[in-house]
Amino acid sequence: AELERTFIAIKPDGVQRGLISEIISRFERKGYKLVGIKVLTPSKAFAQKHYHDLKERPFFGELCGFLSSGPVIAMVWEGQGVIIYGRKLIGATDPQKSEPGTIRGDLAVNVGRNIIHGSDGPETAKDEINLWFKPEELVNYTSNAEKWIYG
Ligand code: YYY
Ligand code: MG
Repeated sequence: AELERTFIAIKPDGVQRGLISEIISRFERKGYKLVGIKVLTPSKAFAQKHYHDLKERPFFGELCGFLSSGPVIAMVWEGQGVIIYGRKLIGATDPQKSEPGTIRGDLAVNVGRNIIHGSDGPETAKDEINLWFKPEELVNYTSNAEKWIYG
């Protein structure tokens, strides 16, 4: 139904800790639809592009070094309200402040190792999807569950 899409990435800490299926299942069980996924280790330059908005922040170097330190699961999820609600599923940036029940609240403790990235708005979602995926790497399909999810 709804074509809204967001970019979600499981960072190297989430991959190394064996949390891939746990994180994917939270988006999947909610009713969102996976339309693109790949595993890759981004270069430092690519990480700097992804986080370009934060280049003046003191943690920028460490953040980009960390994102490029190992395999990342890059995904595009689709569904009604998925950009904002995806951020709710993820929880606050600092896991010390994330509510229990959120991905970071349940599964992380430190802001520099908060296991997942999600786009923070429609513009960044579009930019990040375009940065990480070619159009032909994304699928369009109707899930049989959609009529039960959307009515
Ligand atoms: O979108 P989100 O990941 O929740 O937070 P951002 O403010 O965009 O920061 C990106 C990334 O930077 C965050 O997930 C962890 C890291 N970071 C940090 O290491 N220390 C901070 N004080 C703030 C952010
Ligand atoms: Mg952000």
